[in-house]
Amino acid sequence: MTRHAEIAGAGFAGLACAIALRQRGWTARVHESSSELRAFGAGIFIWDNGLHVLDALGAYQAVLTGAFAAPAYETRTNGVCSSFQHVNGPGDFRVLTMTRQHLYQALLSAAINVGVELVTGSKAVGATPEGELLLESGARLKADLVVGADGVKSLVRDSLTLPMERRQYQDGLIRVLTARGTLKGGQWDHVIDFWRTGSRTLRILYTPCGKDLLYMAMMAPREDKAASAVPIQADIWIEAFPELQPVLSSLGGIGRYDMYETTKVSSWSAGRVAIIGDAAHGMPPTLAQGAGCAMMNALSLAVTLENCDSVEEALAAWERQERPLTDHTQARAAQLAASRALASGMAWDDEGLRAAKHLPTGTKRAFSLLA
Ligand code: FAD
Ligand code: 5PR
Repeated sequence: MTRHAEIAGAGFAGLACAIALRQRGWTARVHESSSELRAFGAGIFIWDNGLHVLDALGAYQAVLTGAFAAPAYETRTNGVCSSFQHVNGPGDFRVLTMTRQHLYQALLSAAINVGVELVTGSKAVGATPEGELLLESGARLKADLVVGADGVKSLVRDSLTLPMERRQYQDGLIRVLTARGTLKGGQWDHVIDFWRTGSRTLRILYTPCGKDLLYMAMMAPREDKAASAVPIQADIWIEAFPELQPVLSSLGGIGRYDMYETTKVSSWSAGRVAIIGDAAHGMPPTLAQGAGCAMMNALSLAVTLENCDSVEEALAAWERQERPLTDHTQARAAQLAASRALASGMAWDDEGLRAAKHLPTGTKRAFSLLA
């Protein structure tokens, strides 16, 4: 008998989950509250673990085509190189950068290819452990599995009244996507984490996302009202990072400031309802693993359900197996956010890279890395 899933949220987690379930014979319907299927925000880093999941979901080739593979990742603290690592070469670590819309489009196409049903303008307001998704329209949709993939402000999660922990840190980021202008070739193809410390701490994570596109994550403490303001006050940023003047002077009115924050929920499921992605484990972006963990957990959920007749048992087994890595990654990301340890060079030790090095459940060890 065909099993059916109702999923709230067509973000990276919801789409990944729907695809993985369809690949295993389920029917899956995704409800997106927005009127459009698209990603918000600027750029994103996807490490090896995420690339493996994308391969299993049939979205890897589409992601690779048009993503950027920087040759190096460096940190410069007050103008001096404090760490340098080659990436994406033979034997190196792989980490691709791309616009969020590029990743989103690849997942969306894969979802459509396998016959995921997508409903826009459909807002979920809650769920019942017995397996109903409750919509704002008043509809109660019965399913074998209900998934809350509705992001960090998840209404599905909140309706289950699971105990939660929330934390914010001193810093936040303004994210912008802009043209690379004259910053092309040579060192300008590297990912460069520029830090300025002293009386005022500021940082720009300079991230090429393609031949012409640049993603910048501009970090400032919340208490620094002028530096955390949007639209950005260009003079402040140019004074701290004069080498980036060609792009900083033309940012205009774009950008949004978001605080670093952690959301932790006591259990990833209640009865037939699973909570995935930021709804379950929002984390500061310091390890760039939020979407990576979201997609790993979405795929492993479908894999675990395949091997289990009881949905409730599968959800418990899934959390037991997958949660330790996510908890570790979230804790490590939080530690980096609280300590600003990245200022003295990237912390690419095993602690920081555990998720990136993990071979996700449901993926193959080796797949073609070439377009
Ligand atoms: P979301 O992306 O929030 O998607 C939720 C979806 O549900 C949205 O489409 C929303 O419209 C919809 N929705 C919301 N409420 C409802 C409702 N009630 N009913 C129906 N639909 C609803 N991760 C990485 O892996 N690499 C990075 O480089 C990286 N950089 C980051 C940088 C910053 C500054 C931040 C803040 C995060 C970063 N992340 C990164 C984390 C990543 O963005 C998130 O982990 C990821 O987007 C989570 O996906 P999601 O699908 O769980 O949630
Ligand atoms: N590292 C990466 C990243 O994308 C961010 C951070 C660190 C790769 C945010 O975008 O510290 O915020 C960070």
